[in-house]
Amino acid sequence: MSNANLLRMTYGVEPRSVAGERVRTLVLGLGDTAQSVARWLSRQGETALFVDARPDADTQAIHAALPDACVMHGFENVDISAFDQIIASPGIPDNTPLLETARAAGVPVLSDIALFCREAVAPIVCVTGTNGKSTVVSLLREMCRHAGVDAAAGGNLAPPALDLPMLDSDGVYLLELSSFQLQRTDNLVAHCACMLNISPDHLDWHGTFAHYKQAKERIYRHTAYAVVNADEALPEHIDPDAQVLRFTLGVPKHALEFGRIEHDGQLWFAFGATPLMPAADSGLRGEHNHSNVLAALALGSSFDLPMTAMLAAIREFAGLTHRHQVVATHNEVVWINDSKATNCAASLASIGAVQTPVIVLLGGRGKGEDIAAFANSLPAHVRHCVAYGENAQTFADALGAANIAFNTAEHLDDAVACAQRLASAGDTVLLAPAAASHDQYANYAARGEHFVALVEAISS
Ligand code: UMA
Ligand code: ADP
Repeated sequence: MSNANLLRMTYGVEPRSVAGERVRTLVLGLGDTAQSVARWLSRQGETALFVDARPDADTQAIHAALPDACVMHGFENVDISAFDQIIASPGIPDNTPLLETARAAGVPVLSDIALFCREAVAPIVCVTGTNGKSTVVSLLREMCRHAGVDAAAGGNLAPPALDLPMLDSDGVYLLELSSFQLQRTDNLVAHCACMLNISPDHLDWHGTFAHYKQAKERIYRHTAYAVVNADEALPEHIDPDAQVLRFTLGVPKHALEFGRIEHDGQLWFAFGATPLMPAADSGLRGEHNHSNVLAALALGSSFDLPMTAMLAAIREFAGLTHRHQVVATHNEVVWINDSKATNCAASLASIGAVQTPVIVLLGGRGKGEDIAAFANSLPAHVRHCVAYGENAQTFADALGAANIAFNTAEHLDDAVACAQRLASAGDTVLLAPAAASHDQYANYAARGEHFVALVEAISS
């Protein structure tokens, strides 16, 4: 069927008008974002053309959400002049020729978040950063639960923003936002925004670190409160009217800064000079997670969550699966799944949180990061590495040059078997791959589940 006929079919049904005009929408992708857009369009009484570049992408979920949707495969068959707006799934890079044509023709390219922001009534608290987003948003959700505040969390952390329930102004949206989503969102007006940290990631999508960083910093464009990490360079662009709240792993230098202080012979989380609770009582392990806790405290205080509720949540929240998750201890070897450590900074943070000699499983699909610099940064307690997957050789070259003992393996099964042979009592084996999972798995969760199954088979 020709593109023209598909369009006729799509727009043969009269969509509800927006501001008196029919909006002709093209949605790119058929994944989670596109499915949430389909449900949203269905609620609006509108429809769209959905297109995926992958010839085998599944169309059923879109039709289930929006029966009169028109779905096709192949971007090259799309006539951009037939559309008023494009909703692009986040994974589709900006340099995709179809998007370049659209921009040249003046057709707006939007994210699902831009649609969400048009309608959200409740205040938006939003979090981005290279690492820790899901942990912070989930902890913040727990803080809200303890405080009895009606909170809905989603975005890059499932569910997609457009699937969140409608909240009135007493509630609060907790959005995890990726650089991809921020890049295509111009209308975000936040109550509070935070970029947790920034280090190279997603360079395959952004091209340069500068572009990635600019996209992330867009989170601060319009916000009443800006939570900033005082341990990193100050973001270049923050809403000039924003009230700035800081967090640091060091001693707070300002009254409005969360940090850590010595108190009663222990390290405590603190607000200014006021000790709040011993850091060791947090359910989360590792320095990087202390940073996450402090960010969540700053975010929560921006909308007056009671301190008692926030501290109760910090004590209780033990983290999400696939994030530094202790799977088993077998023959005095601890096995940890951090499949979500998909970039070098996350992997280094994860390794840093281990107190024993550690064997690290590395590899998968590279994202354009400097693996030589990563290998040179590995701390002394890394006893051995096992590199596997698509970029195993890149890791092998870098580890060899850095004089770090390593083996290579094709698949995770072989890597786990190799680590089992190498490990002695008192060691930790850590999956913190510093790479995406998509060479061998659907996503990081599938990789983590496979690792857990392999470890359980060893330890049962
Ligand atoms: N596709 C194309 N052309 C492309 C790329 C993708 O046609 O060049 C198609 C694929 O064939 C597929 C669809 O687009 O059918 C998938 O779109 P997508 O990759 O944007 O993924 P979604 O399923 O829509 O999921 C996205 C986020 N994925 C990415 O940003 C890559 C999910 O975050 C997010 O949970 C979901 O929207 C809901 O908001 C995942 C992620 O990896 C967890 N995010 C990155 C990260 O956390 O590091 C940013
Ligand atoms: P994101 O949603 O940004 O991917 P997650 O909270 O899911 O972040 O954590 C993913 C992984 O990133 C963790 O398992 C850990 O290895 C690492 N990580 C978490 N928080 C931080 C942090 N603040 N700094 C560096 N690395 C972190």
